[in-house]
Amino acid sequence: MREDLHVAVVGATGAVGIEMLKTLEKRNFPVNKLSPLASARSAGKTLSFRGEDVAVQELTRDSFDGVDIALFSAGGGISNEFAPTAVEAGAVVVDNSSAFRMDDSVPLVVPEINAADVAKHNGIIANPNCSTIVTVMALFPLHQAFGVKRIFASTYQAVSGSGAMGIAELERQVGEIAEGEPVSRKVYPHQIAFNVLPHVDEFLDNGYTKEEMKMVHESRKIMGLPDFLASVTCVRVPVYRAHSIAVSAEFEKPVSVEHAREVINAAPGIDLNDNVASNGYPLPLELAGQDNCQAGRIRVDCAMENGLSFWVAGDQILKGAALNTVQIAEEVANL
Ligand code: 25A
Ligand code: L14
Repeated sequence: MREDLHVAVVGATGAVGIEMLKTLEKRNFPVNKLSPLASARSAGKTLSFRGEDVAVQELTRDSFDGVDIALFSAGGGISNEFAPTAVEAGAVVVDNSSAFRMDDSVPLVVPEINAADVAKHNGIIANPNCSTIVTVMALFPLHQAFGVKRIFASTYQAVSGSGAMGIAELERQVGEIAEGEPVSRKVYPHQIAFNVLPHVDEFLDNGYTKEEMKMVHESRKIMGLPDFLASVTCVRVPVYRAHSIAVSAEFEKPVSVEHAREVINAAPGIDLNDNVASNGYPLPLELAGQDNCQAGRIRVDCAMENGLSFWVAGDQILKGAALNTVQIAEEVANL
């Protein structure tokens, strides 16, 4: 691995950015110099890295001089505006926004699945959508065993998927309700506390949301399966952290629960938690803060041929964003 890298984190003060710093530290990424970047709002704040205070700087066109690797998580608008500047300055960008994911010249990578695609980059590598990452962590090993054709799925997405502002919204509404005050809304179109919203990201002309269609297009690209089909309903739930997905998948080959469990057990980055006799199944509350995803409730689907239904969950800020991004950066450092 290359040593002594100058790493910039764009959106360092956000829900994902803060975990990027922690993950770089925890995995001993060879950071020689760290530049945490955010909006003018946060310039001058300090963040802790390896026990030292590092000052947040305002993101500008000149932020990338001498930067080797730039991790972006400040939204698609910022990525569109600044990722090309970072590449021109000589940095390799690993981008957590949706800005470049479906660009043919940009690899879209989950290292456990398609790490080799990193080598094809032209300056930018995209980190997939978080619900998609958690889903394919279970689906890809099952695909290798049985050959996936299509899935029907519903997501249960935590408020931290909307960043720090989403966490604040749930916290504030719970407080308002406890105090008997009127409920205020800033992030979501309806109250999220004690509710579920069948609405994540914008609606499209086909009636699905952008988030739902990311699962189709991004899964195809990551798994290298252009004919893969997915009909997904994305739902926001009043959970702080970790996304869960209920998946029914149809395969080419005959399936068995025993074989599916063996496959999940052997797959990297995902653990089997499937013991219904003792109420054992993946829970977002237990997965918050964990690197690995979990799959459980594996059963032969009773409504289709060669079908498996299962439940998969994972911390969408870690495996869905910060951890996966740092894993991609590790692949870049090893090129
Ligand atoms: O467009 P996308 O790809 O869909 O992504 C949108 C957002 O979703 C989050 C992340 O928000 C992202 O920006 N996100 C994406 N993937 C995620 C995942 N898998 C995910 N969240 C969870 N799981 P975030 O809040 O985590 O981080 C935002 C970061 O971007 C910085 N930023 C914003 N505008 C910027 C900018 N940096 C540079 N230039 C700009 N113009 C932002 O820094 C943060 O680091 P900041 O300094 O602006 O924000 C610090 C704090 O301020 C609060 N805040 C944010 N927006 C506002 C605000 N306060 C008041 N008004 C606002 N408009 C936040 O609470 C933040 O903590
Ligand atoms: O596409 O709101 O990376 O749970 C990640 C968080 C989309 C929305 C992305 C959420 C975003 C998602």
